[in-house]
Amino acid sequence: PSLTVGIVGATGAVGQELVRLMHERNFPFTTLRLFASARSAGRTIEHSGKKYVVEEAKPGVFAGVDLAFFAAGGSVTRALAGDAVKAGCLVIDKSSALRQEPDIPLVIPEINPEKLRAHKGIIANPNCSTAVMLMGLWPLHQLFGVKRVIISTYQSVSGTGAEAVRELEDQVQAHVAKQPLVKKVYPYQIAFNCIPHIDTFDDTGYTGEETKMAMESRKIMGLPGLKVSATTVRVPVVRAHSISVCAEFERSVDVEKARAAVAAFPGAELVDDPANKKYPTPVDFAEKVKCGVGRIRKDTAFENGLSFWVSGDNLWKGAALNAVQNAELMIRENLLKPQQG
Ligand code: 2RA
Repeated sequence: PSLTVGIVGATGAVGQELVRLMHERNFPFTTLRLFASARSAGRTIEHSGKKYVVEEAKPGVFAGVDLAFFAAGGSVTRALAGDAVKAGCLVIDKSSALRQEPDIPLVIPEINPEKLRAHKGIIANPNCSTAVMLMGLWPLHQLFGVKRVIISTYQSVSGTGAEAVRELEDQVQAHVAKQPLVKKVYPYQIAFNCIPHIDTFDDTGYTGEETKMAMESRKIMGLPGLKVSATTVRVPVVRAHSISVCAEFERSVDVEKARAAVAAFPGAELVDDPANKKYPTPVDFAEKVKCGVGRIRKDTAFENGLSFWVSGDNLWKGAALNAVQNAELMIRENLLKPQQG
């Protein structure tokens, strides 16, 4: 059967990874249409010997599109997703605009794939730091029952976008050349520094990124009472986010069972042999399908606690790959159209 797929935001960091993953994973599309802002319309994008001319994303373009990945930010989703759904197109959205809507499934296919069955034309995908963290936390929750987590993130600059990657590289070069550093994207120097500020602060003192990690973990894991406290930090890493997690569980924990559960979980690769300097790092887990989990140990501050470390590609499992995996599953299970009744 023929399948016309659209990518909205095709020229951005996540959009480019979507184009790449669809070709590399042999995604079963017959036609691929790339959409972006009027500014990028007319540009040509080449992949696997094929050329695509970027079209302007605007109302009316979704006629005949079966499935569209939205990777252009919340305002574009709010402006165009409804139009796409009316045209009979399934929207797989990467923005944060609709994640907390009660009737919109927020799905990581290794965790809550059953939610893909009851959709009304839109599937939301989680924030990058949430998705990467849950590749370690979910298998441990299944064994021991999580009730409280304290998180610190180490987030790469590609999570901000291509202009932030350039800012880091330019600042590194300027620092080495003893030239003044130019700051445009971040409020502080990011080269050789850490910035404990991702998204905007609210009056609780937490940032939007920190609140997203709490709310999205609760929704995806189906644990509305889960207690979460996150501190999200931008670090001078180009690609792949890392997260330090201290988690408290209902039942007594066992490190060897925890390692075995992580090793058996499809979204994770266990890298946990500290005596031989084996643990995941973001450089090793950039452009990897699985997220690396290691440093699993009994937590000394909680009664039934485990501490661990996860590194995973924010542009892949944290964004484009999770969206593509959701779409692949929906195609296999014939779920593209909303189910009746
Ligand atoms: C970040 N969470 O890394 C964002 C990307 N969506 O800033």
